[in-house]
Amino acid sequence: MAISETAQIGIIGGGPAGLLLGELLRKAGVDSVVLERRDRAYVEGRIRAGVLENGTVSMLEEAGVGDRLHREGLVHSGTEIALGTRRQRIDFEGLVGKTVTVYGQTEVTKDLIEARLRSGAPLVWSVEGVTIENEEGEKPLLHYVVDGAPHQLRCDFIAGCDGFHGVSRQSLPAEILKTYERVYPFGWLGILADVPPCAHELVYANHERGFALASMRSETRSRYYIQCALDEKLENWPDERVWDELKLRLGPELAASIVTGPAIEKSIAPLRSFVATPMRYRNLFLAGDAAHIVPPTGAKGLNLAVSDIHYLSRALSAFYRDGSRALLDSYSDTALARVWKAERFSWWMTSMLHKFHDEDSFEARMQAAELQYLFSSRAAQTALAENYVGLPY
Ligand code: RFL
Ligand code: PHB
Repeated sequence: MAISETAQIGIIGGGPAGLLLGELLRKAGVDSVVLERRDRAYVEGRIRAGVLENGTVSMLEEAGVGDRLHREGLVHSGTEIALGTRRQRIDFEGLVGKTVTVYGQTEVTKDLIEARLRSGAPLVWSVEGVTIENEEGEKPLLHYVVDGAPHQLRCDFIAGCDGFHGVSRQSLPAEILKTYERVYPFGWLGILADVPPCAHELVYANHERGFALASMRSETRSRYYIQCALDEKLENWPDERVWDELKLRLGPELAASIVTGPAIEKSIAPLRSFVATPMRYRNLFLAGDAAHIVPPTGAKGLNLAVSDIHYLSRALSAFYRDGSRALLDSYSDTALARVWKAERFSWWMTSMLHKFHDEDSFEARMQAAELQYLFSSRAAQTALAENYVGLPY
């Protein structure tokens, strides 16, 4: 016999989307159970995003996890785009009056987990075999296994926050689900090291050897990426080779300020654009990477997960406050309108900054013209800044 439980909301996935939704609902007096496939150490150890939009910071404040973020996060009022030896600063504050905050997704996740555990609200680790029953006109039912024991959770709504490889999106009938995808012909090799960053702000570099990004997590921890072949093997990239390549691609001036050190993490990630529609089916709502993926060049993945949760948390709170279904009914369209704009920006940044083509092709000339235009036009820089700091909700 399965152990039976109930909750207003069943949340599949304890990444930033699921955990943030849980906190916002708790503050609105709505109860939820979060089911996470991995254990706590694994979830807290994942190295991922680093840049938070203004709106993301506000949402984390609203969830009650803004304190450490404000103490330790680095506020950046611009970024740099480099082409060979030329560097152009994009002045977010001057152009659009906004900033971004550099604070790792790893830290956001730790803060959200701590808040949830402190509140005593249920967060179940190492959950296996989640399946979804989502019949028309019935309350959905989640089946899952913990420590070998079968469980059932009956809820009013399910939030599918289980990332790109989760079960939620796959539970939509094939005739309902429509997906759009672009897979890029390269990946990013990332390195994390306890060395001071080479610049005060992030530097995105287009170089003839391929894209490079100088990022950071703090004044003493750096995060760098280089474009690499999709079939590249990590064992072919000892730390020294990564540092040498970064110095070449970031140019002599930055190379002189790069402090090298042993990698504390090194990984290769493929680049993909992906959107699944609709983001709602009956009583199941998709949010975050479960519904869409962006290539990391625009720093939008985590921020999009948070904007979905902005819409979904308000829709669910309104339903429990006054019985209104209007925001639930418009959730998919509202969320997707913002998703597509972030997809466009991430695709554009990726197209402008990576090496795709033969130097002498039409496409390479278009890319060079795009960069020249960006460097010479305040309007073009404003468009980049407006998107990078985050479009309004
Ligand atoms: P997550 O973080 O993948 O969390 C989903 C959670 O669901 C769990 N899960 C399941 N749980 C129960 N049952 C199942 N069947 C389950 N299947 C999966 C998983 O274990 C996991 O805990 O998705 P979420 O919450 O939507 O958050 C999305 C973000 O994680 C993602 O968009 C960003 O990390 C993307 N991203 C970046 N985003 C930014 O905004 N700025 C950046 O600078 C940035 N850089 C990056 C990135 C992602 C990267 N990688 C490796 C994917 C850099 C990298 C390298
Ligand atoms: C990161 O620091 O991990 C990072 C920053 C900016 C990006 C992507 C990743 O565009």
